[in-house]
Amino acid sequence: MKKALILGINGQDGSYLSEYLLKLGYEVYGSLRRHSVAENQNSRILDLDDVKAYYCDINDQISLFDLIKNVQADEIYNLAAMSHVRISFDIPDYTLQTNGAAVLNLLEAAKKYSPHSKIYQASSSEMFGNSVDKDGYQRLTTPMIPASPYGCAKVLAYNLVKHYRTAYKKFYCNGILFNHESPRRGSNFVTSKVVKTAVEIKLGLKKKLELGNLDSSRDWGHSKDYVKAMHLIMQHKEARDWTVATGETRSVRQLCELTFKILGLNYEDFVVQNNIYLRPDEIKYLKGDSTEIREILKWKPEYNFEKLINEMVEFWLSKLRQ
Ligand code: G4F
Repeated sequence: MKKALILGINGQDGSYLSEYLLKLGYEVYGSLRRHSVAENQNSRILDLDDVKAYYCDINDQISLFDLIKNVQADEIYNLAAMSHVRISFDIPDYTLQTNGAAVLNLLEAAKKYSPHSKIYQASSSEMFGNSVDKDGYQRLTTPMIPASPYGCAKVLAYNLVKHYRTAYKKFYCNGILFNHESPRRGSNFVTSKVVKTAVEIKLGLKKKLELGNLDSSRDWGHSKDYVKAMHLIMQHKEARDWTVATGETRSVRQLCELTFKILGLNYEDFVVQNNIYLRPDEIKYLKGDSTEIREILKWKPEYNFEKLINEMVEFWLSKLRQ
């Protein structure tokens, strides 16, 4: 039985990845960060009795080194991060530490105490900033010019992983994932915020939806598809980096249009801009080229944008109707 260790197991991706690996017959271990609301600590993995979860913070060398040493995982997935880009402008130091420097702790811990472990690092399309290739896509060779503390930290971690792979001949990989969403997405990310609030408006619980930039565009996929890509990346014969994306892009405005339309409403009647949601710097456009992972690893997403948003609308309707 293969052992997987998922750092950040209670996140959206950590929970879907746990389910997927358990189904494949893995023994799944995970790290949980202490949360002041005890119920929120493991809320996304409550149904997964077989997961072995331990308190550990990637910033805390003692707990991290112990966990790496004790589990002796075949595959380590580092999904632990401060994942909100706008909030990274408010807490840049913490973000740099958690999303960047702490990855060094992980690489050192694995090198010293679990040398056979493969490592997957959750890298992000946020690392590209506003770089776009001439054909309108971002890919591995696109220059990384991050536009947020979050993006800067992820570039540091990305380079550390590459460096350890080369210097110490390790199976350490980066998956550069474009935005990926689901009903489990935190409600302060734009897809969840739009869908949840539109449903609240439909049910008469709210009157308007306040957003920041409506004109930025993102390449939005489904988390369930993206965790399968993470696993495939770890099974390939050689360690390398990959981009994972749908290859389609839509603006926040188009997201609003579709969501309200599904609910029989016109977004223009309810959406207003509030400058507090604008960012000091902003990525205008993301569209990923995932040709390599599709052709070499045969990865194929099951969800398109419409199916994703419909699933999220169904989820919030059934949750808020109760
Ligand atoms: O949903 P978002 O907050 O996601 P963002 O910033 O693109 O980051 C996500 O994707 C990254 C991959 O590229 C991940 F690395 C990261 O961890 C995270 O998962 O915002 C999407 C867009 C932005 O352009 C933002 O300015 O929506 C715009 N937006 C407009 N109004 C808003 C809002 N975003 C949020 N969160 N809240 C708003 O009210």
